[in-house]
Amino acid sequence: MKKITTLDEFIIKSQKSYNDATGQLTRLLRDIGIASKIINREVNMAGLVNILGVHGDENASGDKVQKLDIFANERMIDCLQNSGECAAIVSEENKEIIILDKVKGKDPQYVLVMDPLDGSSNIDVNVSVGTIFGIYKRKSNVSQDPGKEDFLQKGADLVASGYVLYGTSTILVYTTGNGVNGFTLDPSLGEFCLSHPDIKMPDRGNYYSVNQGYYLKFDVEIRRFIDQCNDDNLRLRYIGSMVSDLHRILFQGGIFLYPNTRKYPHGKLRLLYECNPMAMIIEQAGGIAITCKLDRVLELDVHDIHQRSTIALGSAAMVDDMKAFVARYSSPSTSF
Ligand code: AHM
Ligand code: MG
Repeated sequence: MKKITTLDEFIIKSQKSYNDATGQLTRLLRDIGIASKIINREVNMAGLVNILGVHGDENASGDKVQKLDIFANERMIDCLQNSGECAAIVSEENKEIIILDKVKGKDPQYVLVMDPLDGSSNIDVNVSVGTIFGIYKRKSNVSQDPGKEDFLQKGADLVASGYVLYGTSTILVYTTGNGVNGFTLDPSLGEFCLSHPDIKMPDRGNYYSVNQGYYLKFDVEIRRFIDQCNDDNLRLRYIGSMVSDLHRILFQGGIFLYPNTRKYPHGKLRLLYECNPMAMIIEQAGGIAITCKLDRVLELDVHDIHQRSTIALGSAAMVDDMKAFVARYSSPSTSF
């Protein structure tokens, strides 16, 4: 029988290659794995137990309905609060930084950014959603309260990042800056098992992923690039859940775009807990992640915890193609 490596075993083994590791990051990653299993259980049960729907609705028993993204947010916060390995959290669901209570005997050195359940438009219709997370070493002294400075760090400073895709199977993909590995949840064992070691994405692929319904709202250079994708007979796939769309691209190659539109002049996706963690994964797998103005996402300054950014990421050769289109068609000398 082939040996199974669980997520916990893998994380612990990886820690041993860092001589100065304290074990805190290991335990934090393990806690994220535990929270993901709880969220997975609820995502799977959502239709049965009637927790789909709008926060504040009443379910059949007259109980207040808790929307799934709120549930996911609370479970992740609870798990990290109980273990004491994380000092503070920035979540898409909370306007302000969540400072976790200190647990006796622990001096947490890390902070977490997360979108607890990304792809909210998919939640109520039983389509795949995901959790995105990123971990930073805090800047503030462990004896002080954590603050904004701990979060206003560039993506390049991320210590780890990852996502969980609640799809036909549930898979957790993460990196600590030394390659990307994927773990599929075996429901019979209740364990994430290493299923996709050392993921490297193809240099090109057959897919492009963008909300083409906004075509007329995109800048001309992006429209030209999309036209080229069409001319090249690339297949358009857009689930509307970034984790699902990028998961396909990670394995099969392609490019994902969320450019600026009139409604979202700076892009829709959030830099801190959507763009940066996914950009780190893609770069670690050999891809490229840039903005629609061609800046490397991981080098962007972060001045607001809920800041938005445009994004284009995926297979290196395809992002390079996009760069060439943007450089060519956004040139001031070109008239349309
Ligand atoms: P959310 O965090 O509110 O779910 O929004 C993020 C999601 C991404 O997963 C997805 O790529 C995008 O929003 C879809 O937006 P749109 O419906 O504008 O295409
Ligand atoms: Mg989101």
